[in-house]
Amino acid sequence: MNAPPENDFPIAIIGAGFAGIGTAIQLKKAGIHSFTIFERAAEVGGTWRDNTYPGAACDVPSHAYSLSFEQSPNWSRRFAESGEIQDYLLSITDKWKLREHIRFEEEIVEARFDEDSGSWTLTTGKGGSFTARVVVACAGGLVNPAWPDIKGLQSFTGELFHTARWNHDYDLAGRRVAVIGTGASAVQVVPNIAREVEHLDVYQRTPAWVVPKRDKVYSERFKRLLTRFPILLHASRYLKYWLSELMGPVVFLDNERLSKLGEKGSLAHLEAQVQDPELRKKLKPDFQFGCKRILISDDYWASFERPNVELVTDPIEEIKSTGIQSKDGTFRPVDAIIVATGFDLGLASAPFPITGLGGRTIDDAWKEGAVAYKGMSVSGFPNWFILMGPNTGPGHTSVLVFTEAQIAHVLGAIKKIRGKGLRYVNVRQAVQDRYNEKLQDRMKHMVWHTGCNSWYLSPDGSNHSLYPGFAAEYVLRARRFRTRDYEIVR
Ligand code: N01
Repeated sequence: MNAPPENDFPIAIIGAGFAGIGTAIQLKKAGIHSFTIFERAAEVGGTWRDNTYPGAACDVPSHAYSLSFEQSPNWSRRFAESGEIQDYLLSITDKWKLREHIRFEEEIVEARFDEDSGSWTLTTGKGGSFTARVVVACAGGLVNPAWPDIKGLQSFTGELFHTARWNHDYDLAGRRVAVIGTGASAVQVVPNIAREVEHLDVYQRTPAWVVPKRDKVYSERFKRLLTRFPILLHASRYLKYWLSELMGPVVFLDNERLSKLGEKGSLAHLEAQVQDPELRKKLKPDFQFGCKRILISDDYWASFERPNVELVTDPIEEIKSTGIQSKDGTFRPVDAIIVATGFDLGLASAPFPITGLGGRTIDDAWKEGAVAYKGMSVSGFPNWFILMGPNTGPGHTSVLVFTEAQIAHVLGAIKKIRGKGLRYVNVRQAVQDRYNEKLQDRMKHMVWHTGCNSWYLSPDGSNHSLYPGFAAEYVLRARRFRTRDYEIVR
């Protein structure tokens, strides 16, 4: 059967962050232009549009944290800051003329599959609807800010904001400020605002393992060299990637000897950064290395040696109109509270009602937790592919390695459905179940289940967020669309 005319094969991409933009570029490269990107915000960028707090940067080197098919020799430093990553995304969006495909400020609020036509009807928040033969969901997981459930939070009359919604109109200089949380966001914010505020209280519930960052500025000469000899840029990318894979088992395996290696390095860093033994004791984690996300910073721990920074380890009792009261009865007045308490993981439930074959909703399919075949396809939800879906997050390397394999898989599926004139492809339930049984079996050997509390785990203790293994292994399994794994309906 011949491929249908392009306009008869509309594709919807939900979200214009790294995954959505990468998918769109690869579609264009494959000569497929019949796609529309729905973006609920007014600009592309996702994480890098939203996280603009002082010090926001990626903790994966930029030569690896960028698309392999759109590499840039111009990164200013090893770990680019958020603004530079956002500029990169804007530049590739414009280079590939993606704006004409994007419907900004249009949020998808419902999706329903029609078996007869093999198409999805997407409803937007503005009340419009769009019919797509294939949907690529690129909405991301760490998107919606999580607010802590602390008594009296709303009664605070000073300035209050979340790291992912930074208030740039509020000048912190000379203010008394509190930061709640000590995760990946806080570790970047704290040293960067400590220099300008009058006083900073950092409320730590659980200390984190921190390792040196070893950031560096790239010289103009180095960038010119990468421009002239792109092979060097590829080499830098692969070197960084393979180094992270090599270190992977230290970060993700539940193996005391390997964990001790990581802990030793981190403790040496703590000793070098903090002289006060009492302070060191408070900052030292009591859980296995890698159980929570490992943080990288050259100045976070050292911030606590500053006379204007206090580490508060006593739990918060209550927030009052002018400050924070801890359980030991101490009240610390502040002008501003910055909440660095992370995100509501998008995988906890579907982002909006999604109804597949036989009227079954994805919430129903996921009532025991989010599962998908290779993180992308859910049985009963044909022609729907998720990027950065269940169990596709890495604890040790660039998430984009996973994303690119997923894009290749989706492209394979689209070519098959379109090229063979199929109505739909639906991953076989048995294939999906077998994949996830094996995955959860391996999960038992991972460090994430050794007793710490983290966003990696669902409230019932199961893990539907991270991939239990090497990225290379996932790529080899996931990048090809294997027809035999899917039920094919013509
Ligand atoms: O959030 P988190 P994040 N009272 O969930 C604490 C990515 N990211 O925004 O550990 C007091 O890690 C909570 O305490 P505890 C990256 O994948 C990447 O920092 O639960 N404290 C914890 O300390 C990362 O993993 C980059 O005991 C409360 C903190 O808030 C993910 O985003 C940069 C509390 C939340 O830490 C999330 O990082 C930034 C409460 N009620 C983010 N509730 C880079 O690439 C929570 N906490 C560098």
